[in-house]
Amino acid sequence: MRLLLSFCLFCATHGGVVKAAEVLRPRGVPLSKASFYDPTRDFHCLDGSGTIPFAYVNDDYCDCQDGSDEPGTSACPNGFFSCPNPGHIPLNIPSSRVNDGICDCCDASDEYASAANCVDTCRELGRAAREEAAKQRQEKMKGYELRKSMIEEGRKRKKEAEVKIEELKKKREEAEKVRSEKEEIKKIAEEPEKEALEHYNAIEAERKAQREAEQKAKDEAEAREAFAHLDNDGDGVLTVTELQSRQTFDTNRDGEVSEEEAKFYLKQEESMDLDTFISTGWQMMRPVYKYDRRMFIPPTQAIPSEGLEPPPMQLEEDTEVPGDEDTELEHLDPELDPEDEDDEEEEEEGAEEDFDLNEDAEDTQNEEEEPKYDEETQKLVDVANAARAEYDEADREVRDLVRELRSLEETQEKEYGPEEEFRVLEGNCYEYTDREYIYRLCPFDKAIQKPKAGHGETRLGQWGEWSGPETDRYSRMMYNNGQACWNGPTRSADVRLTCGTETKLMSVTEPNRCEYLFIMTTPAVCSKPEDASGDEGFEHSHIEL
Ligand code: MAN
Repeated sequence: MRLLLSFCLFCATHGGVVKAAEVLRPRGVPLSKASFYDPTRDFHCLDGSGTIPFAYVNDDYCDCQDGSDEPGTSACPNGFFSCPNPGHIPLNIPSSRVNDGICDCCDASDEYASAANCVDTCRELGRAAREEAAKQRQEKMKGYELRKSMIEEGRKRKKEAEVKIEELKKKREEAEKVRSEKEEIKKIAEEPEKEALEHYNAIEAERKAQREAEQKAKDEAEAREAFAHLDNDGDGVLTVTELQSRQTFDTNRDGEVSEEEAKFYLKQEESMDLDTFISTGWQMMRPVYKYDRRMFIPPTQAIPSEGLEPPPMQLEEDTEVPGDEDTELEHLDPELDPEDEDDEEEEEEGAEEDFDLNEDAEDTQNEEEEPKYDEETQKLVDVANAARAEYDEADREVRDLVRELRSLEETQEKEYGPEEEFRVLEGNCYEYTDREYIYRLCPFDKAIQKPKAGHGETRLGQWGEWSGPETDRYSRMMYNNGQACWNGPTRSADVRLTCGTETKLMSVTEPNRCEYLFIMTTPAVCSKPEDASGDEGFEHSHIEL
């Protein structure tokens, strides 16, 4: 049943004075809806759910489904009460809070019929809020001014880069010209060099063939001489018995040359003729034969055996000797190898003459010391080398310029914001440290994570693109394709930009595994602050009668 209460519809709860600009309206109605509450007409529920006599507004009985007939009482569960809050900002609260004993409005208007004893604090709160708003506005203004200088600097750098690109292109052209010239000079120098080298190589090949032939002849003569020496009976064939007569072939050093030992050198045959000896046999016998010959010391010059160690002996590759491996070389000790007295004279000569195990090594050394080319050829090679060096230098110059140009052009292709305001951030890096990691963001380059303790860093992403919503594209940057997450996707970093007087990382979190969220302030996104009204609270004040 409707209770016709003596609530005044328009109550002057604050004792204000009616002014022309102030609008009379029922309690709890916001200024914006004042026109719907005309005391001279029936009230239409704002949701169209019904029409009631105006006297039913704020009669503490809920008539409209949206609660719009009871803005000043708690009768409707879904209504709203608007605190006028003169001196501060009006506030809408659920109408259920009206007269509930708790002060919600700073002007105490929600507790007009309760024992809460609320005090109007709107003026102080309003002042503090306005001061805070003014401070923020100032910060924003400062950010906006900084943004302007970032724009200016960004544009300047863009221009400079354009100029530099043009310069580099010119330099590259010149360097390419120089390189072509150097290439031509190189070709000209290489022509006679090539001819000379071909000539030189042909002569050298001839010389080599000659040297080889001489060496072969020398080897053969050596073989013949050894053969004659070993062929005791001079019948032109080496036999087992003949080899057995030479301690040289006593491989296991048991004091005699066994048949097996002798046959080893005869390639398991009974005998060996001169031709076979020259082609293969000598090769096998040569190391032991030469070693023994070299170490032979005529009895007159013999020195005490102590301290006379056999020199290290090199067996030619693939030369195997029969018998116990461990004693293989022991027989080479000259003391244990008494020679035939008959042979002594010959061997003495041999020792003095040409049996030098190091002769091959010395030959090679001599060869290396010889000037490589004849003077004429060397001159041509030197000229060509100098031309090649100059060409290489010119080529390096071109490649360096190309590289520099490419990197500058890549930079120019990046999007640094609608007014180049973000360009100045390129080349800088910003860090944020949490409990575990140091995060580093290098705008337009990469995002990185480093453990505070320990080494190594994890790439969270490479510069990708601007990813803000269509209306605010430059409020968000994406860095993609970071290091793969274990059992997951590649890492990525989402950088949200908000206005601040400093470019600074404010926080980094990992809301999903391997997806990082960076919050960064920068003046680059500070827009011009709106004109301050300063006294919104007063503007919207109203007087309730
Ligand atoms: C590292 C860090 C973490 C990440 C895990 C995923 O520990 O990069 O941020 O969550 O790897 O395995």
